Amino acid sequence: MAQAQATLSIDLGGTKMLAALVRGQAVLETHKVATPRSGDPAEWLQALFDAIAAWKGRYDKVGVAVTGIVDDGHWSALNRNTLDIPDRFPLTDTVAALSGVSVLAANDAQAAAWGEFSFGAGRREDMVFLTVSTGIGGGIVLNGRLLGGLAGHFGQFRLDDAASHTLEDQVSGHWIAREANPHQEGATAREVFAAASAGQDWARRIVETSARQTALLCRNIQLALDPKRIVIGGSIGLAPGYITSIEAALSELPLRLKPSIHAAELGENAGVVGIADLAERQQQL
Ligand code: BMX
Repeated sequence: MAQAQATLSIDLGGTKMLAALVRGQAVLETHKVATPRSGDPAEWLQALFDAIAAWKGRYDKVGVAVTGIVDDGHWSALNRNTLDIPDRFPLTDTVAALSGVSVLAANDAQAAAWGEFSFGAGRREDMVFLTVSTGIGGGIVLNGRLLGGLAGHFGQFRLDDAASHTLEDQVSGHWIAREANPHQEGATAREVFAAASAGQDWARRIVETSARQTALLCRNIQLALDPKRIVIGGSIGLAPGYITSIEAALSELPLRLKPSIHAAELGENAGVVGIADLAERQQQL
C-alpha cells in the first residue's frame, strides 16, 4: 500500500523560517533559513518553495504558522518590530498558488500551543503556551479547544508609559540585546545568556529582569484562566537558567496562586507539528 501523504508545514517567525514534512508528530524532513530582513513575504515564500522543490508530490496539504495575526487567510503584523510585513498580506492564496494544495494558516504561537498540547508538555490538559523569542507569543487551549484570533497575544499587552510600549518590547530577545549594548556592543541575546552563565553581573541582571517580567505575566495568566499548565518555549524561554529564574520569582506565592511551569518539549518543531495537526483536522481558527 502506498504511504500516506505528509503535510508540508511552514513556520515563519521573526528570526527563522522552518519548513518541514510532517506525518502525525513525526518530522520527516526539515529546511531552515533565517527570515530575510528585506523584500516581502511573496519573495520569501517563493525562495522557500524553490528550496524545497524536491518535496513536491510528498504532501497533499499545507499548514502555515506565522508571527502576526491571520484573519481570513490574510496576514498582518501586530508588532512591526518583530517582523515588518505589509498589512493583510494574502497568505493562504499565495501559498495555495505555490503549493497547488489546500492551505490552513494560523498564528505561530497558537500553532505551537496546539503542538505542545497534543504531543508535548501540555499533556492534553488546559494550558497556556508562551514563547519568549524575538517577541512574546502565546496560545491558549481550554477544554480541548485552541482559541484563535487575538487570544494569547500576551506580548502585545500595553504598559502604562508615555510611548505605550508593548510588554514584549521590554522582555523579549530584542530587549535583551538592546539592554546588553552598553556592556557588550552588538551582543545578541544568545551572547547575553552565555555571559550570564559565565558569571557576568550585568548579563545576569538583564536575564533576571526579563524572567521576572515573564513570571509576573504567568502569575496574571493564572488569575485570568487558571490553566493546569503554563508551557514555556522559544529561544529565550528555553535558554539555560531562564525557567529556573521564572520559578524563583514565583517561589513565595501561596500554592493556590502558583502557576505550574513546564519547559516545552517539542523545541523548535512545536509550530510545524502543531500546524500540521490543525491542517489535518481542517481546524479553522
Ligand atoms: C509578536 C506577534 C505575535 C507572535 C509573537 C512571537 C507580530 C509580527 N508578532 O507578539 O503574533 O506570535 O510576536 O513571534 O506581530 P516570534 O516571531 O518571536 O516567534
